[in-house]
Amino acid sequence: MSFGFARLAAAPLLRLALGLAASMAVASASFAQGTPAKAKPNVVILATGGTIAGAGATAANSATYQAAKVPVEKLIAGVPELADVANVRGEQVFQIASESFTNEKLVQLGKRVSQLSKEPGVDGIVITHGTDTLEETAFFLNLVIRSDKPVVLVGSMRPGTAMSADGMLNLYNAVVVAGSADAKGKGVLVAMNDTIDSGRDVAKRVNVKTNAFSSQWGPLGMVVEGRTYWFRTLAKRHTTASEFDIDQIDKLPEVQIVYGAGNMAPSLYEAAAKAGAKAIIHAGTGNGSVANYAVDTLKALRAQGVHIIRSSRVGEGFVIRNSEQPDDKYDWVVAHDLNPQKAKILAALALTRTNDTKELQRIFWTY
Ligand code: DAS
Repeated sequence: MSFGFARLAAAPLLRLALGLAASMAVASASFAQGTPAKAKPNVVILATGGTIAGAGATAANSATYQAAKVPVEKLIAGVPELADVANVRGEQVFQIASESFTNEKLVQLGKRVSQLSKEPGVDGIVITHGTDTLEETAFFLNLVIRSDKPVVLVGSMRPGTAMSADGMLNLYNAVVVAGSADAKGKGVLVAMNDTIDSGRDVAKRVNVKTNAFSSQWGPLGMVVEGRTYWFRTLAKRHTTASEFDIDQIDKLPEVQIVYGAGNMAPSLYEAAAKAGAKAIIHAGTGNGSVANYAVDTLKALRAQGVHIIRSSRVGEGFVIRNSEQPDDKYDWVVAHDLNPQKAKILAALALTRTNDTKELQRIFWTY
């Protein structure tokens, strides 16, 4: 089975023509400028699996395939143009579909990123990742990596074996961003579909299109033909300004999510607590609303020491404190604009530092 990344190479005349044109362009440009090309940045690619490492049976299989099959060396070999923009080396950290990530894997990946970020010879880090939980990993790293070096997560919506596979260009763009000095200090980034989003704001909002990822507050920038273009910066604290540090964290407290809808079963919240949750994210309807027949259950769990954090199942907007629910009275926390899965990440980290409700709420306003 030929991997899609090599599909383009199967058109040798086309690539030869493109190669000749490119080398003539570079020669003329450097001749015209008379200055040596600047040293290429050193970028490490940490591979964890996902569709970007996926393989399907035929080129028509854009949605039916096996994730986490192609090793990092093949990913890199499938995009020879990476060598034009950076000195790249790869490490295979995991080879899994990202729905199978665990807290332990998050911590392990975070510690490796932190280690690499401290190496003087590393200018930027790319993490290839499944798209399902990519936003969770990106937010987690945005909170715990105490470095201003670019850390860029990237995935793909189609396997490399498919027609119009998006992984090659996504990977190229991610390496460009990770090697860009102007990407420093912007927090952990996600490069998908030519767009650069903040790891804090971005979410997977479509599960079958290449424009799957977006941020309700908009992207930070774009990357087009090897250049980055920036339009905003993140308003919230991150990376070097964060109070969280992966080098001080070995284990994350358990936090679980209960999804809100009509006709809820309050026993689901009790089951989450029984499973060891130290906080429960209520993915409520609307403004994080709680069914009147579930309030007593949540109050009882709070009295047992379990924190209740109101998020919303609605994709955009933010939960307002003390609106329909008396959060002060019940000693609950609101997740601000964070979706339930991101609130879960922040709650777990916050609980490594405090169990105080007011402190938890400050953390949710801050990050
Ligand atoms: N199962 C998905 C994952 O690994 C595949 C993907 O979209 O990357 O997240």
